[in-house]
Amino acid sequence: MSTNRTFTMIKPDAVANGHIGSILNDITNAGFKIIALKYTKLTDETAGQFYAVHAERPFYKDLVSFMSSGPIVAAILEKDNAIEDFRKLIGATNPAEAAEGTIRQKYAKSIDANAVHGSDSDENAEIEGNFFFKADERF
Ligand code: RTP
Ligand code: MG
Repeated sequence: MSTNRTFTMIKPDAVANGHIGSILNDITNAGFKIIALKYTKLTDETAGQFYAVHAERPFYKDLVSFMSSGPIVAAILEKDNAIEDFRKLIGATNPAEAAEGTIRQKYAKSIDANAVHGSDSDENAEIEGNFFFKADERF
């Protein structure tokens, strides 16, 4: 399994607030190569499937309804040490705790509407990328 890829979504809040371009710019400036890219919208059902790992958590229902509330941008990204470096680039889950200069510190307003998703492991990056992209959609 590759260790140099991660999966991201620009979440509905960041899309609605006009940050798609700025966030993709930050991502490419940080050295990530875009392997796949899609502007789409999750339904309640597909958001529920994507976040099934959190099904038992208290915030699951709100998370699913937020993630299906508007369009998102999904992408597979490539870079050495992608998982760890990308999570460093986006900052802490709660933007109030995110380090200066991170994507969540710059563009997110709350722990629920926190601008971006980043995979937490190689295994999940593979699963999440496969959720959105077929082989012929990767370059
Ligand atoms: P993500 O998966 O979206 O990249 O975020 P993450 O790894 O930093 O956080 P995770 O624990 O995977 O949680 C997924 C999303 O659920 C919301 N959340 N709310 N109210 C809460 O305590 C809480 N904890 C998590 C966040 O929007 C988080 O991004
Ligand atoms: Mg997570």
